[in-house]
Amino acid sequence: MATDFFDMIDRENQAAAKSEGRRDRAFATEAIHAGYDPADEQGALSAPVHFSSTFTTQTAETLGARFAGEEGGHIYSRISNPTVDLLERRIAVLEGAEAALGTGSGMGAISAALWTLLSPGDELVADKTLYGCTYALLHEGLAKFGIVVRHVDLTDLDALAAAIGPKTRAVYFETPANPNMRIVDIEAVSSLARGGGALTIVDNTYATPYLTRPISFGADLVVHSATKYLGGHGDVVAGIVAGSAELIGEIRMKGLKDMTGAVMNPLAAMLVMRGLKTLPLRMERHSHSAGIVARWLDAHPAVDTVFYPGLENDPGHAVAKRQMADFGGMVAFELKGGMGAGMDLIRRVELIHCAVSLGNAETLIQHPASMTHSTYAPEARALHGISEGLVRLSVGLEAPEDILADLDAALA
Ligand code: 3LM
Repeated sequence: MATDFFDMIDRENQAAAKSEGRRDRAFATEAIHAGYDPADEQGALSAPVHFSSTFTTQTAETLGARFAGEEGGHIYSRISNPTVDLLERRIAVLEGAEAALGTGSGMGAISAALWTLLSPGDELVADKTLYGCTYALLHEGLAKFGIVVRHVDLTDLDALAAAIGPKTRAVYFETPANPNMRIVDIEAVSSLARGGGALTIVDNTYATPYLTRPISFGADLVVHSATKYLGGHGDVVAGIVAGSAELIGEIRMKGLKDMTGAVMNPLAAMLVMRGLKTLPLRMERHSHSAGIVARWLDAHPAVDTVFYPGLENDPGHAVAKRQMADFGGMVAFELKGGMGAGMDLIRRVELIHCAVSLGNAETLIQHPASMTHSTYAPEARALHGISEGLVRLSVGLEAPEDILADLDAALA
């Protein structure tokens, strides 16, 4: 089946968005409307969900032409689906990308992208701190097949310049990073990567395109766990890759269709689109409340260190101010009593729930070393800047005074 065909669909989407002048509309408007005209679906205000695994044509010639890449149209939902396609076009507009691809999870997005782009002997330069399962994919997945993974502190641009060599195919990072909120300068890193002939891939899960648009700073690909803020309600597992039509076409036809099969379900696409409609409102509220919580924790006598880029003394503050519209809803901290005190806090909170995942209406608390980052060996966690006592808060949409009251009682 020709990759060209899907490049063509993605280019058509891009051309349509441009000709409609939609890139000029505000983000909040695009998050609700981009890519959809109710007139195309019998006036249905809410886009219908196309539950169909396969798509029929009048003649064998037509379907054959779709396989040959000579004609547009859906074939089979592991390749494309009208509901997922609408979400993909909407996200592409929000990320300022030519095209996007929906996947069954964030790990599906990262896997599909990396398995497509990397071959044995290639090198991947990754930041020091990564989400636990991404770290495991690199070390237990890619490395097993002869891809060399080098971790570099990407806040140290000299170290990055030294690490990029002729075999470096891509530079990969999260900003803010999960779980310790490290901020990486997207523009500086992308520019060094491009100079060395490498692609830049940014996991934008924590920031979302409402706060940061990595492509506008020179990144080539953006990946997301749409399970988090994009979905926003803790009811769906989904992922996204966004980038050039060429790269997305390749990832669709290799990484998604043949290598992982990590396809997005149309119902998941619908739930993510419902979440996107309120993304700007939610991110403003998450950021506002997280700022209040971070400052309160910073002043609390039981707290040793707070990691939040909105704090003026945070090492990532200046870069975050430049590349983020606000500082987001995630806060990490260490208590003076170390890991024991952190575990006590998690046991004592009542309004706040102990759970992994993030970006929901409910405030969540968890312990990275034993949960989201338990895929690292303890020595590796220390090397990668993830302390055993670190506690992570996903600040929700409740009234901030109730979140503070719960933390206050639990820390007392
Ligand atoms: C978590 N994170 O609690 P899914 N990239 C980032 C992420 O934070 C995540 C993914 C990718 C968490 C999930 S831990 C068992 C629960 C920055 C997920 C992967 O495949 O949609 O879960 O995304 O930190």
